[in-house]
Amino acid sequence: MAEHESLEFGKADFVLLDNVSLEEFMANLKLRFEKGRIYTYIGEVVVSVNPYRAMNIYGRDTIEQYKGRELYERPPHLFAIADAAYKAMKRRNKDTCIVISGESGAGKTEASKYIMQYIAAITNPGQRAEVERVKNMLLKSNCVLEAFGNAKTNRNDNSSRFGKYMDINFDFKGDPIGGHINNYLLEKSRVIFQQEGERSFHSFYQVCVCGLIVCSSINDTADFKAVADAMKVIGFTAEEIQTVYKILASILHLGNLRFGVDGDTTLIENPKVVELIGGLLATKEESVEKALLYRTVATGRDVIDKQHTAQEAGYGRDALAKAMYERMFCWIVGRINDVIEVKNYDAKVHGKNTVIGVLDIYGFEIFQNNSFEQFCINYCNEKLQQLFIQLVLTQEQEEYQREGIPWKHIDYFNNQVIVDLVELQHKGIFSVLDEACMNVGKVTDEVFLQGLNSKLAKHAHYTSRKLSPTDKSLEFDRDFRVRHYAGDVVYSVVGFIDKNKDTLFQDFKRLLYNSSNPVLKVMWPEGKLSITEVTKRPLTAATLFKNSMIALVENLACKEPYYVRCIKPNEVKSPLLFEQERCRHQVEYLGLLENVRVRRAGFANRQEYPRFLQRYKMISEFTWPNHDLRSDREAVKMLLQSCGLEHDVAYGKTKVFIRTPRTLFSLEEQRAEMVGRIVLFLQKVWRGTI
Ligand code: AOV
Ligand code: MG
Repeated sequence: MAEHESLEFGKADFVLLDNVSLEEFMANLKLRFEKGRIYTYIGEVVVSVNPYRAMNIYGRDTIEQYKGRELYERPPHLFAIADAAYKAMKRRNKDTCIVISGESGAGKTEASKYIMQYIAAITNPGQRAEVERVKNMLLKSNCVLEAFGNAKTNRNDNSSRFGKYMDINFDFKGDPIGGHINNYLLEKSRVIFQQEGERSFHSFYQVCVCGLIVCSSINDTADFKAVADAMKVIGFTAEEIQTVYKILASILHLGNLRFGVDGDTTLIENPKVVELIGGLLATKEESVEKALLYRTVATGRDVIDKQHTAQEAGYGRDALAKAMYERMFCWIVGRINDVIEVKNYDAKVHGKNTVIGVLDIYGFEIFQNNSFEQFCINYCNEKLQQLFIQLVLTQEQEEYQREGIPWKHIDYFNNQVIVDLVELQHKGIFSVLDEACMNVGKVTDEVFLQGLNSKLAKHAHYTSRKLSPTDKSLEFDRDFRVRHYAGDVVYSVVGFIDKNKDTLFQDFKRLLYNSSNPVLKVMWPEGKLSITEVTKRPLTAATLFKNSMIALVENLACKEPYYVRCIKPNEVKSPLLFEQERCRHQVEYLGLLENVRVRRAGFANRQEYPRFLQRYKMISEFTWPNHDLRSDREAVKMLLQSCGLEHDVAYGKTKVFIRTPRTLFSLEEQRAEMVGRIVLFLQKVWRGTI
């Protein structure tokens, strides 16, 4: 018996459970985790439990075992899903995507890296130099992006603080010829503030390897070298790499700046720091000082320099530090994209190039203090859950109904109501926030909270201290709570307005644009605008994020999706502990049981009758070379009866539904055999031996 069929390790596919109940689901998940079997299927969905230890299942030999195999031929693995997505793309010319979801620390980023390694390993058998180059770039880019976009949080020592969607483009042979990375909202506030026990982005500790804030699981010195090497390989010039270090250093120095007052004058208490920053940014010390202490304002026709208060100056300094980091990050992504973009590919000559997209975002998270960033991150997770519901639970059931297949509806919690709560025009939280930001009078976080309370008082998924004064989880007046699909999160409104407006004084943009360092200068093109040319109302952070999420979901929805659902077994990063309650909670909110139910009652494959016949008509005398039955539907029935497969199918109005992949496999085998025979026959005819 193949290992994956042995009961000692539990059921390799939850669809095979004797009873689909939460108890049995959990017992199987736990048994498999304890036996070191971290992957289990629900049909074509992989459920993964973070092992929190090095597993010997990602090597070359394992890759070989999965290459070109069908899903059910081998034990469940990420490689099998990657292979399925790859095969679908290659055989059917389909764009596919692999969506990896799960809460913070569940193993998404690790999974995305293994998937990319697998795809790199199985492609380019011809060892073409250009393809090897592209593969190398795609793999190396991970290391760089993690250094600048990941950080230690209280949930995960290597937590992604940005969302990442990577397209890999393939030529007609199925070899990678390029790619493109989309990055989503970096949590830049981390540059100036971290909760207790957390760190800023890895890159800062890598440049000051003195290692003041060491983390036992992170080796900053070794990582520094790896990142520098990766940047070189990708093609960053020495000047570019130097500039990156200079920006990091100047951000660190900015953090040391102190402002004071002397009478009416705001001043910098430690001007030596300004000198250092000026040197690093290749700008005049006086210009740095001026940009920190004054802002240019246009009043009617006049343009004047207005002095900041010490508080405003502090705000400006922080905004500058955050913006410099974010710009640099986006610039790095852009440089990587320049290098990996598809070049010299003519679709007219080579055929359409197809895509596999890999999505690895920041997972759902709840911290001690949750702010605007957590709100955006958790909204992003709601959107992805909604996509999963749409594609896996809703559309599937709707199709059965449409096709007239007998079907008992399976109920599930639809989180659309929470997505609406956040993003609906005029009524959603983002709209209320944007409105509060546009107030001409007082623009404060409290005004925003009042807006929420008056618009959303009756919403089942929203409450606040004002609306539920006796609720103990709402400790402060500034708190509001959202009942997310994955749990309740209390957010503090403090900082929402500022973070949403995301103002950076034009003076800073001009300062950086005027730098004599050309690498820094290109990061700040809008610095060339004078104060009178600047658009007054740029889109807010919330609106930009919402638009990018809607575009992301649209992009994913037009591809054939493959899912990896990651589960975090415990809060203490232990390889041994399977915390029953935590896991049960995740299984529930991920909708995994409903997924099993739909899948079990459902069908693995469906094809329209004419298409089905076109592919398999040679395996039955009733349909080869053509049938004379009343309809294609009748013909498909005869075909399936004649090869004894009718017990595993259902006939819809326009499509035939095949329950298990084995049946499809059997059809494919019979087809291959018949095609072989036909070819042989034709060869004989050709040679005149018949
Ligand atoms: P995440 O991406 O889902 O969280 P990661 O992929 O960073 O989580 O995983 C967290 C940690 O768990 C890793 O640093 C590893 O130590 C361990 N881990 C995860 N998967 C594996 C595996 N397959 N084998 C061994 N160890 C693993 V976040 O980015 O915070 O949402 O935002
Ligand atoms: Mg991650």
